Parts: sequence; structure tokens; C-alpha cells
Amino acid sequence: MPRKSRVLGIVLAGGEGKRLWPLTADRAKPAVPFGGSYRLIDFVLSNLANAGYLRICVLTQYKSHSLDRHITTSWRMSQLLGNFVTPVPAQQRLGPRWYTGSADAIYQSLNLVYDDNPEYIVVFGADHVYRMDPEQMVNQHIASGADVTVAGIRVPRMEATAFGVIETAADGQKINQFLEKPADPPSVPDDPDVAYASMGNYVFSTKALIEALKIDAADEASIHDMGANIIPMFVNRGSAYVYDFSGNEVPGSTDRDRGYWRDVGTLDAYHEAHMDLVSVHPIFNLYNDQWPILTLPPPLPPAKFIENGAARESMVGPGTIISGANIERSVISDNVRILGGTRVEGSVIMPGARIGRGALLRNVILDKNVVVPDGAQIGVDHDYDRAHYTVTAGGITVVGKNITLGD
Ligand code: ADQ
Repeated sequence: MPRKSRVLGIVLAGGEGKRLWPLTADRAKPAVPFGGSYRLIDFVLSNLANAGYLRICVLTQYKSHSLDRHITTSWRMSQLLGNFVTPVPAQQRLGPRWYTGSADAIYQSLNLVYDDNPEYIVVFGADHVYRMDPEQMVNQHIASGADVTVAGIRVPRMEATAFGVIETAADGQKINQFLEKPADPPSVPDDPDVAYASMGNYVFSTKALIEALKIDAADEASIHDMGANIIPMFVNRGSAYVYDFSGNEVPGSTDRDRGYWRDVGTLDAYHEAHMDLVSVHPIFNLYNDQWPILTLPPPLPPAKFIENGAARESMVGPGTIISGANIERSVISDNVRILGGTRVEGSVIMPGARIGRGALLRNVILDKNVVVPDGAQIGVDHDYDRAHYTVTAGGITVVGKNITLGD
């Protein structure tokens, strides 16, 4: 087992998250708020930090302002103790251009790898909601002698068109074939409806990664993407192995939440993951304090309920006042005001919302600082909503940041 300081974490946080628009209108996908208190990137950073991997570079690019601010205020650690979580904006080292793909992002940041000189590099995505102990994956990587180990999870075959799909040799560990986002995903041998998907989390031996990135950078036919180019390069050499996420166990996990991993890539998936959080027995338990999901809560007083205001099967953040309103199956973030006679059902309300009297919000996502006037109805008449806001295929109405309804 290497000393933890010999493992460098690289978190890929440059994703645009087009399918989460308008939530990604002016923030990168990893900065999208989640679960009332968090941003998506808090999940991967918590997993690395809980495992003791405290040397982390976060590669940002697209609309990275709120992501940078979040990392610098919540996650900056002591350089003195050899720990760091550093946001690394696109460097434009190789000319005045943005990263072309995730492999190019790491290639252009190789100076950080040379400076740190780690034995192993853990390259994780920043877009997912899950708990995972990365050390268990690093240990398997070292024991197998692989150049790269890819975390794999079983998903419904029809959903695997959005993922890299893995086929393994008979030993179940060596990757024989890796298809990035195939139109017709191959199934696992024991179930025609299930495919083995890449979670976009990789462990590399440092020398192998540097060499592969250099070969890829010189290849004009490459799109410089980890899943499309780098992983297949190792598969062709026979030195890529899979790590089965279903065997990963973190302290405090239960049979129920073991193996939970959500790519909240669409607004419907994002909404559904929140509805899981507020259910009586959520699959994903935010309250497991043995493997905490970390973030810096805002310095606000506790939530307050007055004038018969009530919330059932809901989470309510600090600084929020529910005055005579009824809240059901909803996630209400911090610093929200909801006034008398208003009903909020099945909704996700981000910080700073001001919701007036006698309003009805049903299956709604409000981004930050939305102002809802008295008597407004959102999520009730989808034709009206479609003309003014975003309505998803699953019937969720989404209102973008800083909008005052009725203006
Ligand atoms: P995608 O998620 O489609 O598939 P990508 O858009 O590259 O791949 O995002 C992967 C991670 O990299 C995300 O965390 C994203 O924020 C980040 N990212 C994307 N472009 C970046 C850039 N230029 N600079 C920095 N960061 C960037 C990938 C794999 C699939 C796998 C899925 C799992 O390619 O094989 O199945 O992740 O979700």
C-alpha cells in the first residue's frame, strides 16, 4: 500500500452539463447545487478526503467562477501539512485554446504531475452522487499490476448508450473491449438487459499515464478524450483492468445504499435523485456520519417554522423561514422565505428564493434567488410553463437563476 501522499487526485471538473440547462447557464456541471447544502463536486472530493487522499487538483474550464469560489472557500487545505485541493483553470499552455477533451485537460496540466511526482494518479469525474472508498480501488490496481484500472458498475443496458461499456475476459478483471457510448451496448454474460458501464473513475500508474497522454497528444485523429482514446489505448495493450464498484464498502453503509451511483446528467434524473433524498427510507443516506459528505454550511441560524407553517418528508436548510406554508416531499435550501397559504410539493428550491402567499409549486426546480409572487402557480399548467420556463420530458418545471416571475 503506497503512502497516501504518493497518490495524486485529479478531478475532472470541466464538464459543460448541457442537459442540465438552465442550471448550467452560468456554472459548470460540478458546481450545480445538490441536496440542499452541497454542490455536485462535494461528493467526489468527500470520497477522496474520507480515504485520506488529500492532494487533489481540480481541473476546471467551463464557466468555472462559482466552482473556483466553492473550492477555495470550502476545500482549501493546509499546504503546510502537505495537503491541497487546488482548482486549476485551463492553462492555455499550448497556445490560445481551451481544452479539446478530458485527456487534453490532463495533458496540459502535466506540470502539476511532474511537480508532485506521485506513484499513482486517481482520475475521477465530478458529476456523480455516490459514496466510494477509492483506496480499495487503488489497492486492487497495485495488486493486479495494471497500467490503468477503470471503475465499473452494472446499469440497465438501454442506459449504457451514455457510458463507456466494458467487456471483460473470463477472469472478470482484465478488460477485453471498451466501447465509448455505443449505440447498441453489449450486455454482461449473465444478463441480456444489463451492461457493465465505466463510472469515469480511473487509477493510473503515473509513468503509464504520462506516456499515453504524450502519444495521444501527437495523434491528430484523436479527440483527446479519456473514454474515447486513452482507455482504449490501454485495452489494446492488455493492461487495463476493471474494478467492480459493487464490492466497494464504506463505513456506515447498508445493504440498501451500497452500490448507489447516480449520474444526475439530466434534469429528470436530478429531480429524481432529490425525491430519493426526501423519501422516508432513502437509498442514498446523507446522514451516514462515518463517511460524511462534506461541505461548508453557510453561517445562518436554524430553519424556523411559524404561523402553522409545516414541512413533511422534506429537508429544510438553515436561514429559511416557512411562515404558514405547507411543504411536502421537497428539498428547500438555505435562506428561503415561503409565506402563508402557499403549497410546495415534490420540488427543489435553491438558496435565496422568495415565495409569496397563496402560491402553488408542484414538481418544480427553482434555481437560486427566484422570486415567486403571491398566487403564482408553477408546475400546474405545463403549456403555460413551457412558454415561460423549461419543462422536462418527465414533467418537471425548471426556473433559472435570479428570475422574478411575472416580470
Ligand atoms: P462523459 O461524462 O460523457 O463520459 P465527459 O463529458 O468527458 O464524459 O465528462 C467526464 C468528466 O470530465 C466530468 O466530470 C466532466 O465534468 C469532466 N470534463 C469534461 N470535459 C472536461 C475538460 N475539457 N476539462 C476538464 N474536465 C472535463 C465519461 C466517460 C465514460 C463514462 C462516463 C461516466 O468518458 O466512459 O462512462 O464518464 O459518467
